[in-house]
Amino acid sequence: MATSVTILGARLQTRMLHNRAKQPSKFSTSVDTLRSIVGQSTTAEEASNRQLFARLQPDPKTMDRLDMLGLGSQKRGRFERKRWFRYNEPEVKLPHIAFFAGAQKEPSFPPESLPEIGFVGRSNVGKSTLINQICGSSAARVSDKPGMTQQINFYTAQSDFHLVDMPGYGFAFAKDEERQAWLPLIETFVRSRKSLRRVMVLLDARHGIKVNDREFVALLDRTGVKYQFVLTKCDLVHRDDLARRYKLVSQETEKSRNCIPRVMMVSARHDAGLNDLRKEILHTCSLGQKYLADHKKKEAIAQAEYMEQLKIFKDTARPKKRRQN
Ligand SMILES: Nc1nc2c(ncn2[C@@H]2O[C@H](COP(=O)(O)OP(=O)(O)OP(=O)(O)O)[C@@H](O)[C@H]2O)c(=O)[nH]1
Ligand SMILES: [Mg+2]
Repeated sequence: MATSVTILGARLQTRMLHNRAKQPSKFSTSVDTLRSIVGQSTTAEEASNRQLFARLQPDPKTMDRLDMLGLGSQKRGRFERKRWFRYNEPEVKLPHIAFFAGAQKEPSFPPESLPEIGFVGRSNVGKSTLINQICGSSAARVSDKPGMTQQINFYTAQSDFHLVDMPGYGFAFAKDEERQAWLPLIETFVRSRKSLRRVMVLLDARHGIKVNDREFVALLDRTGVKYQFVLTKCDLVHRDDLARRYKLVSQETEKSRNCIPRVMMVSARHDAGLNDLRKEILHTCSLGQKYLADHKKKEAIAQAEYMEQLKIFKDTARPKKRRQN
């Protein structure tokens, strides 16, 4: 008797739960709202996007380059051999930077005395960290919390050029007006500065180009300023996925005449890919002669050494054992 009552009770409870699940909850949000809050596609669309992304074939040349520079993470299990080693790149040295001006309004912009390189991107994408890392400095403030940089900060590099750290746009879970607060200031800056040689648009390598990035890039296209994509935090992405992301973003560069077709990949944490960015900055500011005079020779020697080591490594590497079924 007691057991039948318990079974009946359990069935009733399951039915009630089932009915409750069928009723629309007052807290349920539509997919669109969720998308606008999180700033990314969800449910079915997301799943299909992920599947499409995984089906993309990484380019072997890109994979070689990632191996060479030590970009992208690679899980190494107990039985997996280390398949790559890093190229011993001669370091390109940028001068130390020092903070020299901060602006929350146009009248506070400093005079346009030197060539400028701007760093923009979503909040927390790693702008300030990257500026510090490429110059071996700690002048720019970094934080885990999005929205740390609250004004346009100008850093001077030994009176040769300026690096400009901009506030981040569009972090998730912020109110719309907060999200867009810095855009007018950044737009004014980008429109008015004749000395602005290039804008580095930083993209988190895990996420690629988001809606806010597209909006911002459209703004840059309207102003006619040259910009270049930089994939950041590459240490957090698996090497195959990084090569896929690189392919997708490279395709995006073809859409605009103002976009530089070379996509940069960096990891401030692993100090990888930074030399390429340093060189790009120096060439853009016409400082190649001053800073890179004997670099090409050193680079050629280092690359030849790397290729030799790689050949020996490949010749001596044990072929992978195939499982016998
Ligand atoms: N794993 C990893 N983390 C990074 C890298 N670069 C930056 N971070 C981390 O990302 C967080 C945000 O870095 P910030 O440099 O403050 O980012 P930001 O874009 O300047 O942020 P806002 O000023 O808020 O717009 C910090 O916790 C950094 O340590 C990277 O290359 N790899
Ligand atoms: Mg910052």
